[in-house]
Amino acid sequence: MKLKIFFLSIYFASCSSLFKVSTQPLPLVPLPSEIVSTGAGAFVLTSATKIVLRTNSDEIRKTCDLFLEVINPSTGLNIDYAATSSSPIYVELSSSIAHLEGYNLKVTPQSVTIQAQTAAGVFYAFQTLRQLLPPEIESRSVVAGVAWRIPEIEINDEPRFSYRGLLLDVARHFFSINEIKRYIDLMALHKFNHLQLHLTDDQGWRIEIKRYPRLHTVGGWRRETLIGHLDDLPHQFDGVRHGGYYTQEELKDIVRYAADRHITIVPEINMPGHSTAMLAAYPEFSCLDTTFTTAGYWGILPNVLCPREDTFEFLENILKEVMDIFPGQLIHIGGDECPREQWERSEFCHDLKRRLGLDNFDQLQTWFMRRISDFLQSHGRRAIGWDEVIDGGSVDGAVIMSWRGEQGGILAAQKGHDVIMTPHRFCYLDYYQWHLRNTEPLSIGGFLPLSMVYMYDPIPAELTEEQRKHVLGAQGNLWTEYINNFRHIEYMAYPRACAMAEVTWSPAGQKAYDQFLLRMREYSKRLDIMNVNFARHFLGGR
Ligand code: TNX
Repeated sequence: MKLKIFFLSIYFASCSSLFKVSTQPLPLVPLPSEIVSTGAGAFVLTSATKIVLRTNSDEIRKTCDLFLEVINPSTGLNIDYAATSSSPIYVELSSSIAHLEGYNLKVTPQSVTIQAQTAAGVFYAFQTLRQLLPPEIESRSVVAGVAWRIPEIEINDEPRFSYRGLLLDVARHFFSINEIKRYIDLMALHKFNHLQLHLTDDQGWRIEIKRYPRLHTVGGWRRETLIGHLDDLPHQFDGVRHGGYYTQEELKDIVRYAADRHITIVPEINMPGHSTAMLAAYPEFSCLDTTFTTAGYWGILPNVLCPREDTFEFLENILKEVMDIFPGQLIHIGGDECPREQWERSEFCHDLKRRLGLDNFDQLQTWFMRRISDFLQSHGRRAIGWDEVIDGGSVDGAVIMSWRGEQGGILAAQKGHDVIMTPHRFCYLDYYQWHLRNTEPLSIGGFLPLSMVYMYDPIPAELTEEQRKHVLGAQGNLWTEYINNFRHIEYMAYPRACAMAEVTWSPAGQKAYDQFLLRMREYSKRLDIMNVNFARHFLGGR
């Protein structure tokens, strides 16, 4: 009993002194892995404050520049660099920080010290520092009368997972380069490090491929778009041409912009299904002797690529250009929802299946994905596929993205694949987030409240210690069938992306939804000043 009281009192002492300053919890999202100590003092930004670099790495300097771009417009203090300062923010590389993305941040009334092993660690320390400053720091113009205090604190932080992702579907609806940058900015603040760009689907092809220009000139556009829900009959269309694409230069700019913020872009070229836009441009790669039009409605369309040699040559030429634009290791090759009818009606496919000694078309799809995955591997890259790709066997070396549930990821990890968890019940940011559907903007369906995202644990209980190591992380997916403007993107993504950030960054043992909500209440002032159109249900009332 005595021991129990002892531990309880330590627990309460740590809650009150470490996690809170006065009675307010620190509005940090995602929660850092360890708050070592706090004090009553504060470091105050003044015109004497300078960044003192204790390294000459250009990458670190760039990372510091980005921090200055946040704090100078609002404070008007014109803080920059100096060799010494009476009010220093020290930035140093240190091999004593164990984790590649980890950092130590120490704030005393006299100085701020950031230590990390890499520029990514420094970047994350700055995001924390930013969140420790008053929310007005996010203003894009000078705010008078604010004391730019950073509370005295020491934080030791590192991520739980190496893959912390969000997906943005730019195929169903086109979003501008500036909107993608805004999505990246918000991701960076929450320490995400991968953005999957869903660049191709039945309804649009968004990436310029120089060798096959019809992909974007034809596949980049659709004649009209469905009004209302797919289930509402009869279908009505808006009669408005919709589309757009990104040039290779624009995409390279996005890659650089994201890289500066320590985010890797994972491009997705979906195959062999979800390929109507591709086939509208080049119908010769289907199994049918017909033409196609870029779809203006949603769902699982029957159109698929035919697994002929010329199709593989076409895909490989596309992927070569994709690899030139996107230097990251991971290339997503889709593989979801590939109906079999057109293959079943094709003599060529039956013959191919026989020649390969395959039992069924699931195996044919796996064979298809394996060929593309091998091609990417021979170029030093790694394929990611949606979990269907292993329905007919393994795809050696590929990462499996588990979306239909957790089972695909469990099976994949058991077979020795690396996996990224994104089960739709916990990770689909296009689902309704509030139970009163008729007060919400039209959505695809489903129900994913903030609490459910927060509660999700990417490590399935079924896995052994060894298999767990295959879980690289998790991702929140924002599909845009029913989202055609960026304010709506923000509404669906936030605050649920904040919960996803915490799922992927913070230690599982420190999860507490009520504490998260308390932090979010305070933290939402920052989102407001950033003019993020977040859903306000968690604040109580709308
Ligand atoms: C399933 S997730 C899809 C997408 C849709 C999404 C809508 C996945 C691999 N395929 O094509 O946009 O559901 O929630």
